[in-house]
Amino acid sequence: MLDKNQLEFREKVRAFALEKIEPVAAILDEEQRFIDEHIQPMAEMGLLSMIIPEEYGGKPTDTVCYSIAVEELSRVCGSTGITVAAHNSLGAFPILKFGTDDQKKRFLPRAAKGELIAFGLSEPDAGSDAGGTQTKAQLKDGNWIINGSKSWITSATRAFATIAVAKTSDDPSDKGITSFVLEKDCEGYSIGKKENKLGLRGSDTAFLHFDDMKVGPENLLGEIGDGFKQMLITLDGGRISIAAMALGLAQGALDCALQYAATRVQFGKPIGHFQGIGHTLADMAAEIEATRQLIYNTSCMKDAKVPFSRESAMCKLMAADVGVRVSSQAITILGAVGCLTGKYSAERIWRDVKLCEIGEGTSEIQRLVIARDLLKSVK
Ligand code: COS
Repeated sequence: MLDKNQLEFREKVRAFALEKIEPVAAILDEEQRFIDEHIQPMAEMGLLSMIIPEEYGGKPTDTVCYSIAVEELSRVCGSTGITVAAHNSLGAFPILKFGTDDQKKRFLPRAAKGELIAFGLSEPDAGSDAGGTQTKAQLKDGNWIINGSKSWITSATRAFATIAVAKTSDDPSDKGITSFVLEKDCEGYSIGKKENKLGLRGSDTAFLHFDDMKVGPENLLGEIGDGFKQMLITLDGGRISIAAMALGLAQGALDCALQYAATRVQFGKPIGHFQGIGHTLADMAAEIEATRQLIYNTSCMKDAKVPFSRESAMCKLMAADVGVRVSSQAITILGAVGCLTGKYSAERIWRDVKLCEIGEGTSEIQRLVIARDLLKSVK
């Protein structure tokens, strides 16, 4: 059950999402337009610094509130939800967790003010096998020379810096991987073509290329060789936020289907009062609520600093699965009008939520993480 602060926080984010984001959500999708105009207001509300301590200009919240924020934003606009989730969980978090004091002072206040940070793990040939990174960083005269490309980068063209991993040795194991904070204004850093996507079309996704990019030791994040584990630790938290995003999208699909089922009259009564539709709505609501409880509980586990890798993988697996199923059911309830682009949100949500089965680890990878952890516990 949510406490008073969490309930108030939810009201605040919900009101903002309904007033500012919902009216433009369909336009962002149709025009593939990024929500530039709402970045500053979200930064002022603290939505871009939910994991950043006050000393660096942040407005930290507990992880339940963070999940609520991503859920409420995604309920009206998945593109906004993923932008906020990636910035907090994947951009700011690794600096806070693994960075030096100097790096925290350099980067976190900017992130809190609304300058976005991206995360570069995936490459064309290193997707699920994240340890297969081919980007290289070579030490030369005290500086690192970085060469390689990163794919599917959220907020790629907007971010002022990217947390990226590169191979720093010929060690074929993941021990040869190291993390860096790479800044956009550094020579050799370039942004590829913006992707034209099925869903989340308002989010800013592109390749990044590093071509003989020279960075000093002050841009190395943590210890040499720790990069892969740092990324897996980062993804543990990130997966809760992608689950929260899928949850919000699923709730948005239910909102849409419920409103329609309560008002669309056929055979003399609203279609929601026919048992076939009513039972579907009930299943949708029950699955959403079960997912919400799993996500909030895992958020509490993270704050309690107990291991939560298995549970965060479960959150993401469940939420993506529920999101895809529920959004499809919503379109079925709407019938032909549900298939029109831009008329009802269920269609956009159905396209947006598909990514939740893929990004930050596919559903198959979540099952692998869960299964390995289950088997580890057998004596
Ligand atoms: N936290 C901390 N350490 C972890 C960890 C976690 N959650 N999971 C694994 N590790 C450690 C392991 O203990 C192991 O350490 P040792 O070498 O010291 O024993 C090391 O990290 C390597 O782990 P593992 O052997 O499990 O690595 P694998 O290459 O077999 O697979 C998976 C790891 C598949 C789980 C990982 O590559 C993964 O999550 N892939 C998906 C990547 C992804 O989500 N990409 C999308 C990015 S878009 S933002």
